[in-house]
Amino acid sequence: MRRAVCPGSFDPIHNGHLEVIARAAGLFDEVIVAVSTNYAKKYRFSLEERIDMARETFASLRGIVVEPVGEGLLAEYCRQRGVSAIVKGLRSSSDFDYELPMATMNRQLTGVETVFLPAESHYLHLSSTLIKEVFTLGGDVSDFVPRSVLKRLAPGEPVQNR
Ligand code: COD
Repeated sequence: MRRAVCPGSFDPIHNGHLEVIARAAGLFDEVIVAVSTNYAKKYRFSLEERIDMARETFASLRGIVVEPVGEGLLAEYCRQRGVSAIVKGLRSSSDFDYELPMATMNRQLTGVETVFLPAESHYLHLSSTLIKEVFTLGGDVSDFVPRSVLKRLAPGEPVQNR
């Protein structure tokens, strides 16, 4: 079985993430959406909430599982799970500059490869940080996040998108 991992903070998961993960699912038998915890980072959503939002989002899709990943090395997590590739979406050359050394290091550590997928043009501008800022300042983010996220960002308000 060809297994890949799509790692991220997913604070929260958004449509740019979804699109890359769905494409990864078309390339591999199983994709693990690995929700990371970096204790130095301040998250808007707890680990449990970030996992729940991702699980709800992918509930109807076969071959995609959502799991927490601890603070240790991602390459080691991949080795233990029999993961052959890490899949990352690239939005820009700065994403590439940031990701390339990690990809090389991960391959040298445990042999795990990294596959880069170019971000879909509609979603090039999306990041969890920007979505949280737009929402906090009163903007409409319903085109950018799945329903599972929208209902947690704005509890009590009717949710009409997908
Ligand atoms: N379109 C497409 N893809 C996107 C978009 C978008 N609009 N936005 C984000 N992405 C992709 C990127 O590939 C990104 O890597 C991934 O989604 C996750 O994004 P975030 O913002 O949720 O996650 P980050 O940036 O906080 O990254 C967390 C990781 C866990 C991926 C990162 O910290 C990591 O790789 N850690 C490993 C720890 C480790 O082993 N360190 C040693 C390295 S050698």
